[in-house]
Amino acid sequence: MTNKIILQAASVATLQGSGSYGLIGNGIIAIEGQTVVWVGSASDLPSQFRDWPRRDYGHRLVTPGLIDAHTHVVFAGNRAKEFEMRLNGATYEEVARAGGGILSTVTATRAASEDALLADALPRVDALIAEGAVCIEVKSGYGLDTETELRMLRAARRIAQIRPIRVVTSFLGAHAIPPEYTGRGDSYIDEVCIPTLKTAHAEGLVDAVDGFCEGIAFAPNQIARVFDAARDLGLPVKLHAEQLSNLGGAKLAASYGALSSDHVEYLDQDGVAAMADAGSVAVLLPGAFYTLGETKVPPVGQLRKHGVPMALATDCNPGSSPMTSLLLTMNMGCTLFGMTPQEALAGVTRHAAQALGLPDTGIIAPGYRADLAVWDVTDPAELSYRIGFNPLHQRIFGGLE
Ligand code: DI6
Ligand code: FE
Repeated sequence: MTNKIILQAASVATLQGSGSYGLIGNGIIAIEGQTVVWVGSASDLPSQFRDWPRRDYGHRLVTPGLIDAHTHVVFAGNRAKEFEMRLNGATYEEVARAGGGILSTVTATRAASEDALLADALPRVDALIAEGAVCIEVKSGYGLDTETELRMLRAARRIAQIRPIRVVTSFLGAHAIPPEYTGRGDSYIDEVCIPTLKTAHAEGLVDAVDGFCEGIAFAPNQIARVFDAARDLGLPVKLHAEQLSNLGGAKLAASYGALSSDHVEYLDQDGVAAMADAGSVAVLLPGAFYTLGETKVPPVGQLRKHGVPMALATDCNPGSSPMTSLLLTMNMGCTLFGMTPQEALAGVTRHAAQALGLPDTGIIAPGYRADLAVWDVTDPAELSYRIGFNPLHQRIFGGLE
């Protein structure tokens, strides 16, 4: 027999409908098995649900469970030493000569077993779960050879087997040029990146294809070749675009119907319009903006004006965003980027689900998964307002046991 239960709370933020919390006072959520079957005000509860077992959450607020739509949580080692060197005045070259930078993570990741990668990722995943995360995206991209890229993706898949969380993977072979291909980015794309994508896809390890389009990474024409391969395999694409400069990456991604373009600090009007036409989500990553000491903020006003949905994510990675808090991400989205607390909450629920192409989570509505977070707050703005405080009371993943 499927489990039936009624949850009751002072307020439920359904996130139904864009631009609003979808707040319901004295709210009821009816759950059957893993699915929400009814949500509304207690006074409107249909008679068929009235004798279901009930759990009363009192004064609390229920929201959709949180979704982190952009992470690199699978990697080995960390870059604290490099962080310290830089703050002691070391130059970029000195850091690089001491083995720092993204390639130091590649070296550590290549040397790590699948079990070790999983074990290293779990504390980061647990930190996200502790704040109500029910779904995370996880990228490859620190292997940059076939074997290690596959190992990263297998470790990512295993997270969902040993933790109650949904994992969506992205193949990020086009993240950086590995040392053995220095100066030969085109050869890396043809000889390693695309063949590895095909192998990983055949193993069922890839949900979407990502790339890093930037002067220090890959040019638009190289990304286009990877996206052509993704299209041939029937895989959706997304892109790290316009983070440090404007190469027209978001427009390119939009021409492939991208799920999202991420970072987008340097996005221009043309890019915003292209994203709006394609229905791409802008995934904003204030943790990287903060860590790198950037000053150019993403064009939030333009995105709003053109109706481009904005998601917020941690970008959890060892270099530019060693952050494992979606609540802090929400706060930063507001304080650093000028988003409203409503936009911040939509950014880690409704719009994050859209950025991952997930049609069954991210809002509280009949037919959606019962992925919920119960908070010890009365006003949803508190979730963005506080810094370093976790008011999570309970996380509900696919219904109650
Ligand atoms: N953008 C970033 O900021 C990171 N990757 C990316 O595509 C940097 C990753 C790292 O430094 O390890
Ligand atoms: Fe990233």
